[in-house]
Amino acid sequence: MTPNLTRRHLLGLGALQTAAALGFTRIGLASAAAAEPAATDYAPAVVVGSGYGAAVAALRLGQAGVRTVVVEMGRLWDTAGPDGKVFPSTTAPDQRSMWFRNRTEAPLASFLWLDVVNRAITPYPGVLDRVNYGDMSVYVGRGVGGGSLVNGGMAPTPRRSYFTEVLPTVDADEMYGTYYPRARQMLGVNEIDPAWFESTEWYRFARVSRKHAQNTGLKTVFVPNVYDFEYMKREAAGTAQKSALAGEVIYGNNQGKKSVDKTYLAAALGTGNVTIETLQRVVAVRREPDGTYVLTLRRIDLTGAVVETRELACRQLFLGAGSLGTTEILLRARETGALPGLSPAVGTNWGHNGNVMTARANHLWDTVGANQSTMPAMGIDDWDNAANPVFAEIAPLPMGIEHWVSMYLAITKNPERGTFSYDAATDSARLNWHLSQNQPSVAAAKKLFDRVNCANFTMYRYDLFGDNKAFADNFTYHPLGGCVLGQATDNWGRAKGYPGLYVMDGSLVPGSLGVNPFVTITALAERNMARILAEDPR
Ligand code: FAE
Repeated sequence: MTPNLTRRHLLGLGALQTAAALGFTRIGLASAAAAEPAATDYAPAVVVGSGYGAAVAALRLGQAGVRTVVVEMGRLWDTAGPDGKVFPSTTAPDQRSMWFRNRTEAPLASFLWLDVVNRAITPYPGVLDRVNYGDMSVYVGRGVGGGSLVNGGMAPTPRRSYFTEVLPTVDADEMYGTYYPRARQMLGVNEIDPAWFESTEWYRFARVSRKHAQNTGLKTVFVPNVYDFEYMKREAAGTAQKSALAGEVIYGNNQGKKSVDKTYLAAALGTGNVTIETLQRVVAVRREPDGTYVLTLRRIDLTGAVVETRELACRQLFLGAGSLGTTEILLRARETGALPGLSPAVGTNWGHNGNVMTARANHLWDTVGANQSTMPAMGIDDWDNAANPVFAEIAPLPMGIEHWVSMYLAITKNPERGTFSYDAATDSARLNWHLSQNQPSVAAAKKLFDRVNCANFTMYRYDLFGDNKAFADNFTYHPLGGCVLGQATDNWGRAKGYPGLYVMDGSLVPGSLGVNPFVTITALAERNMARILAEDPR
């Protein structure tokens, strides 16, 4: 199902394109007429960030007639570089790939122990960031659209029983009856055509992994995605420009993917009430005696130099800077005394959704194919195994050569949680997470894949994740928590003690969901916005 492209939505898309072409850092409907919206130092509502939670807030505020400014630290990704493309591919990364780095830091460290994956690049506000906190690194998207620009598009809905276990105070009937369907429709979630999946060379890698799962007695399921599978079929047929079939994913997709700049944010701009400001990072927030929130923003240019520091005031402040960004903003505000009454729960209950990656070496006759789609479409679903619940996405490894590798991103039920502390010296949040806290995830993934290897007479690959490791236990794609619903906020994301201050993103989810998280983050934001707009004074 694709989101309805209303006239307003198309106007919003037009504004994004014109703003990008003209290099504007402020985007609104005026951009569609080739004029940059005027700078403002006050808006009734401000949304920080432009990922899933933020995009929902922006659209629903705009539709309610509330003049809203969205502030995003990354850039707008809508203009082609010298190669004619907006984003680089995973196999030929350049400055656009990563957030101010001299060298890319891809999840895969090496191949056959060779340092062939990462490249030297020029520092630039690239689209993927890896935030390194000692024993745990977190991948996040940077730019208008946040994580939706760089992710694998997998759009599953969690098992209802597990959702209820994780968020017991949320009405599951409402979520599964109203807000999940609304989120899926708006995001453009669709399913792969099973007949095409069975026949195309591009998913041979997934079929081989399915065969090995079946040999082990494990169940596999198709996983929905926001990449347009009909478009992908045309890529395969040679009638459309290749994106998922050209190795594009973690550094952005030039075609096919419905990132939220194309869905929610375009619709938000189309209301005429929403403006997006880019390359501006929120570095502080305080509250005036009259209840107004005042943000300090630092604007950078494309070299990273700070070109302006300014203040932006609002009556209602919606934080959608992601689990890391929102938690840092609130933790800093509490610890520096700017918002001293924030809950002690801010900065707690963080988890990585039990992420661990692993890879297996196949027999020579089990070829996975030189051609692989970057969009996963299938997973091994062993979540109902109470002794060892694992949902393992069958991940592609598109290298353009036959490599006989089956790769997986396992989502496990890891009870460990991290906390953040404020480091005054660097004015930043530090994640307290020890490598040993990943042991439950590694043990669960190992238990599952030991069975798969045993049933298929195969073994692990040790050459991909550095340090001869079979399990990548030092990074995550799914940061969750830090400002958990019902703990740091009330049951609808209102920050405790501060009327008009709201949390909208993955920081609301206490560390685990059992599946990839963005559909849930979107649906929760839809639910919370419906309540806030109905009840709260503006
Ligand atoms: P998020 O999308 O992270 O957006 C936060 C935004 O806030 C970003 O644009 C930041 O640049 C911006 N920001 C942060 N701090 C500031 C500040 N101080 N001032 C201004 N702006 C700021 O938040 N999930 C799935 O469900 N399926 C997948 O297939 C999947 N694959 C993934 C693959 C990769 C490589 C990565 C990195 C993630 C993947 N995820 C996937 C995770 C998913 O993208 C993530 O859960 C959501 O993007 C989180 O949404 P939020 O709204 O919490």
